[in-house]
Amino acid sequence: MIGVFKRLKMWSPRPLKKTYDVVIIGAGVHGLATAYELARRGVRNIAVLERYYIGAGSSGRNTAIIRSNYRTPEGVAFYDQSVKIYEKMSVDLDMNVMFSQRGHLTFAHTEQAIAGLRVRAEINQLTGVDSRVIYPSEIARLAPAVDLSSRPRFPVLAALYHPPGGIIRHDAVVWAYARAASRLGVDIHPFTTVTGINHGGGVVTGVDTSRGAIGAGTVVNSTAGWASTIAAMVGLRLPIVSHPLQALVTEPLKPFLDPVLVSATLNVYVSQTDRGELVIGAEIDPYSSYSNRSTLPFMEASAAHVLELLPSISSVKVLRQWAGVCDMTPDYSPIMGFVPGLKGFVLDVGWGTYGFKAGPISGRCIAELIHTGVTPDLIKPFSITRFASGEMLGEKAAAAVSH
Ligand code: PYC
Repeated sequence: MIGVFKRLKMWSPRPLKKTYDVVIIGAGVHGLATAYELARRGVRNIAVLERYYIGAGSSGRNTAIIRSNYRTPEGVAFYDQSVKIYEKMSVDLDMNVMFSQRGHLTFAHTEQAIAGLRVRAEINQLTGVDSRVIYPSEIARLAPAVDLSSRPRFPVLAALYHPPGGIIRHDAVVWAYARAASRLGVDIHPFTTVTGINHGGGVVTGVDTSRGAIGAGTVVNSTAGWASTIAAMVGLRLPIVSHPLQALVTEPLKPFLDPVLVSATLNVYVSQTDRGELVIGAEIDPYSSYSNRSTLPFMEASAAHVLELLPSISSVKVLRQWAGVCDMTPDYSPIMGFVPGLKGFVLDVGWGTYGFKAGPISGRCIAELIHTGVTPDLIKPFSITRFASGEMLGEKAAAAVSH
């Protein structure tokens, strides 16, 4: 029997080649999904470069909420396709990614907010996405722990109920894509920092890295938090401001909270993981920074806000808190596609607080764009050219806990 239990590697370390057809910067869910989808299309000679370990950036720092109840028709259609890929991912990638579609509730505490949620519900329904406005009797049935009395300063009046929404095991998603891509021959190189991008005459020719220069026909910027610094390497100034986003997790409790709860008015959201912990977060910090440090004011404010919704958790202990960096665009929508005047450079950036949920469909569309040279209809509205043409997407009302 000796040897039977040989340790199976999730992905294979391979030597760094001198040239690749496609170099993807960033081994998070976006970069790995793009590599996997390219390899599925038969593209070979792909490298994914990562400054730290696989999934070290925003893919390992997000709060793993999956949903498609956005505000713009373009956003709803796009995120809906991602939810559909997530629904089949455990089977397709042969790894349990623990996608738990437990429903998602966005609360309204004012009449004006109810009107806003109604608009979202209608846009969702017109795009075939399951969302509707519900009122306290139904909220009580779905989430009995929520305080629906008139005690809170901002009582809950209604909610946008999005049954397909839920949570997932984010590191399993990253590992599943890394393993699947590696099995299809993709080279994944952690601890390989891109220090420059070689280009001239409007054409990208490769990258400089901490391990030497690499030639490449196509270079993809799939970074989150560092999108602007990578784009600056080709002289491109992105309409992005980077902000910290913080979250915390409590000790595990017996399961008592099914849906994900979000309140823009209270600047808080909360979900209960399959391990029983409560994951609690808020909107981006209101200053720009590349800091990954978490703060006491965030914990104090979030604790106070979540107790407005769930007063019964007042003695629950916080285990840890963390922060990530979010690349925010002016319209709270991402930037995907080619860059006019710069052949071979592809953007998959500006993922703000919504990147993890979009990884699978973004990877699929970016792979199609690289393979065919044609921008898929689904991502045409997210082109960088919209900032010049003024065709902004205005997704702020539905992004994380924004309002
Ligand atoms: O888009 O659901 C979301 C979200 C929650 C926290 C950050 N983003």
